[in-house]
Amino acid sequence: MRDASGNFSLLHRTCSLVVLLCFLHISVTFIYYVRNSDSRQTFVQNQQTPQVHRKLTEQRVTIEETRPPSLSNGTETERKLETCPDNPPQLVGPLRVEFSDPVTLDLVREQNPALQPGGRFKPKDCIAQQKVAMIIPFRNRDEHLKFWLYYMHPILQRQQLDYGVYVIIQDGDRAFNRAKLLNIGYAEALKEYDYQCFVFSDVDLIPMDDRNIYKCFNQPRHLSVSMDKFGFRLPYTQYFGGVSSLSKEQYLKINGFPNNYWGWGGEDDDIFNRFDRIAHTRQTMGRDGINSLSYKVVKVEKDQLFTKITVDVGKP
Ligand code: BGN
Repeated sequence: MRDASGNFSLLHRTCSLVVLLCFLHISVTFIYYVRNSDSRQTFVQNQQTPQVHRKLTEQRVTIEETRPPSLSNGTETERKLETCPDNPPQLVGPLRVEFSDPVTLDLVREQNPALQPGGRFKPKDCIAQQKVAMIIPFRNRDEHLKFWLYYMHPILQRQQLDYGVYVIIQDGDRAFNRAKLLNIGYAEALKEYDYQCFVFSDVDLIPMDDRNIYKCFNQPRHLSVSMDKFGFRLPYTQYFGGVSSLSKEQYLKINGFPNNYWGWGGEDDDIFNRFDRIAHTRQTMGRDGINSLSYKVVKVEKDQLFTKITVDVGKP
């Protein structure tokens, strides 16, 4: 009898322990599920249309830690408004960025009624902290451009920037000259408006988080430090390609960008080295840059979504 009751109490304790463990397991799973479903909701909420998009071609994305701004501006008529806050209230954080379903320019136009011709925008409830020109070097990448406009316009508006989008198209089929197109974008944008800040962006890069604000800081900033194509890390420490922002002063201080990198690669490394005292570029940057820029404007076209400037950059 004693053995039987001893066995029973052991069984009882074992069962209680199993029940307790099950309960613990269910609780942990439940808490984990609730947390996860919260973050899923954030993504859904950030989708810009009900359409589901998935990756089709190469997907390059950017993320960056953010930092409060400091530049300010304003005209007489704007004076009654307050300067926009450091942390724009409409930012939503992580974004779902996908490229599978095609996007049309008409759809993007429809979704961005507040844009002025040339892809220009100013927040209406506050004075933007900075006037920013978005410069995109371009040739034959219409699909990428549609996605860029589709994702970037809503983001830039939520970031409360006073901005314009400049797509600088290299005419002809000679070797592409990315850095020269960036210089041209700088020069052409300034002919239109008193921009204080320049964001130089490849057409195929979209930030995955709108807290990565496309504006200028007290140092030149590399905005695409974490791309999916590079496994969300820098391919090398000095990497400065993709998307970067420079204030007008910073840009002039380094004499803009080199004009003589034809074809793929190297120009971004040259730009990086302009910040570096021991760099080889220091020997050439004084005579090769915005001060030696020469080109011909072939055509300027204004779309609601962007200013398209076709240029003859010459030959290698
Ligand atoms: C580097 C390129 C960069 C490019 C990165 C990432 C050169 C210079 C060689 C002397 N640099 O190799 O321009 O952004 O790869 O793809 O080609």
